[in-house]
Amino acid sequence: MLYPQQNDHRNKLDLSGIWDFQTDPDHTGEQGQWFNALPQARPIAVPGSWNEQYEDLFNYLDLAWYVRRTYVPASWKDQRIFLRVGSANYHGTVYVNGAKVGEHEGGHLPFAFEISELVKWDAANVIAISVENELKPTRVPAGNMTTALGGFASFPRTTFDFFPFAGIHRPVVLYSLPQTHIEDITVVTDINGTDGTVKVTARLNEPATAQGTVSLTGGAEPVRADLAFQNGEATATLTVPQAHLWSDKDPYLYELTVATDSDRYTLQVGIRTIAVDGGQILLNGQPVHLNGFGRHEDFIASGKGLNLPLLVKDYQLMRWTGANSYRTSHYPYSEEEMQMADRQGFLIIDEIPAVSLQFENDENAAIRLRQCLQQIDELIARDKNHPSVVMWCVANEPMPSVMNLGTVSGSASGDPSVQRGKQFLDTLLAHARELDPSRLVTLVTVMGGPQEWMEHCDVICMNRYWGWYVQGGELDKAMVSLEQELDGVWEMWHKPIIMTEFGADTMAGMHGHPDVMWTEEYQAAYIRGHLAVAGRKEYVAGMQVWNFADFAAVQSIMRVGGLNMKGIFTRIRTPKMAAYVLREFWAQPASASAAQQPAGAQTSRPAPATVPAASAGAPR
Ligand code: GCB
Repeated sequence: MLYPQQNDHRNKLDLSGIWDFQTDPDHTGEQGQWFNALPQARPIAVPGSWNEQYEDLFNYLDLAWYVRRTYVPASWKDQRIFLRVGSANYHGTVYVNGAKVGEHEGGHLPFAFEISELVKWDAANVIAISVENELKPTRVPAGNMTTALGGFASFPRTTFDFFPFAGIHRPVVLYSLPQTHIEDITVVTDINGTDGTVKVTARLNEPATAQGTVSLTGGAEPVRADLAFQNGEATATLTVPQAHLWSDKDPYLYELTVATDSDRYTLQVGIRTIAVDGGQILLNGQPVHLNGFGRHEDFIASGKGLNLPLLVKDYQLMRWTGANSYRTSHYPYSEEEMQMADRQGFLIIDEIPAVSLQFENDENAAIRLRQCLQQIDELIARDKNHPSVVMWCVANEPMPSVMNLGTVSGSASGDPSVQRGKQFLDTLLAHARELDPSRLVTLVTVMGGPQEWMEHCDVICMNRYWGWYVQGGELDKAMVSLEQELDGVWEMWHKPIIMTEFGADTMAGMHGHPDVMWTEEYQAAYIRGHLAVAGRKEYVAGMQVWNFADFAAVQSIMRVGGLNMKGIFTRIRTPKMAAYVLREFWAQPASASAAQQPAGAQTSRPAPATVPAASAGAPR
């Protein structure tokens, strides 16, 4: 699915701004024709979650309506008009001038409907979008059900550890396209000696026979090929001599334009390959480590709404730590995030919203499977051309009905959910691989979960909490357990391992000597210990700290003030002591990095972090 763009053939009108808003707890809005106007509207920002914009809406997850009016430019008259919603969590229904034009299930992914026939040219058009975010057991992700980890009460009752923010989270855009237009482009790059190859497949919206061109600029000479569309589809492979490759250290982007008589579309292209070899991940044939974070789209007031200044700041802070990667835990992030990753050289593990999948019975599993397959389709359609995306992740911490938390991974014998989960997850991995054989596929495993679920992953992604949920306060022992488990998993699979989560809740400003749990010193020692162990393991291809920043979670006895405080930065982005440990390992590798030291040089007891004076390069 192409991102809307403005050029000489295409138009777009961003409807971000203040919309009218009203909750509809009795579900009478449709009958009352609220799609024309809201009886008791109050203003709300789009994009943005509704939960933090008004105090009384904090825990409201039911149906609500958004309405706004807009003229459509007269110059669009001969074109086809579409309305696109970047993300509506969880279920969105779109109405234009009183007519229902379509609905979409699942947050975090865009959807668009053609509205050409409904547009009024001589009056304002009424756009209405109803959004509903109830927590239901058969949704992905699920809520209002018991899980094997459901031993403590939480409110709202999610199966996952982040606040279920609701609303229109990304821009609503009107756009127009020529009658015959380029509907899709797929770019796959390869390297052949010093040449780069760029294979381009373009598809029109109708099965036409047409002529077009594809050109690539940014190299010494532009490279160009003809596109002969048959049945609406054309393919060409461009060869780029002395290609300037895209990488995390040098994110070089070319500009690729597909043009026909009636249309044109331009996108940024990075020439790179991604593969695995034994315990290594290879970017352009060279070993690369994915150092960075699990993150969340989360901030005060905007909730999960696109927040562009925050986006820019977060990239700056990640770079400051020396990170070169992150995972879009636990759902696809905005398209603007992915564009920024291309530009700034971040290696992305791109994840669908399948967090805490359950396999309690065949019936519910089948409903969830349908949704997960749709999410994979939509995610790959959206993100397939980003050089930054190196891996598709089809699930975070799928769970059997019986967990072995506190032991190394394994499955409880006789639990039918293990086999059911295996089939389910194998299906997702195979589906992603089939849609995009040019990237790696993975899923992220939970501590104590079944080993066999990792079988078809290219990379083993492990979330582990030795020294926090297990052996908390006993870092010496925890580091031994971690090392033993890592070695065991390597022996079993002989595939690269990324620790996609490890972290310790830390109350910013709390200090202790000794370094007890929740202090900044404990988090710093915990992170140092993990990075030191990983530095001794050649098969560890990445370390992603949980979490980049403190984030809104559900209320429970586990989450102080409703926050998960495992952030390296606070929710307002001030660094905790552990941020300086990351810099020491990632941004200044010539210094005390354990990765530079011979095996065994680091004791298992991590040294306390030293915090440089605030003026010494602290982010502001
Ligand atoms: C996990 C989950 C993540 C949680 C984290 C925690 O394993 O994947 O969503 O936030 O643990 O902090 O408990």
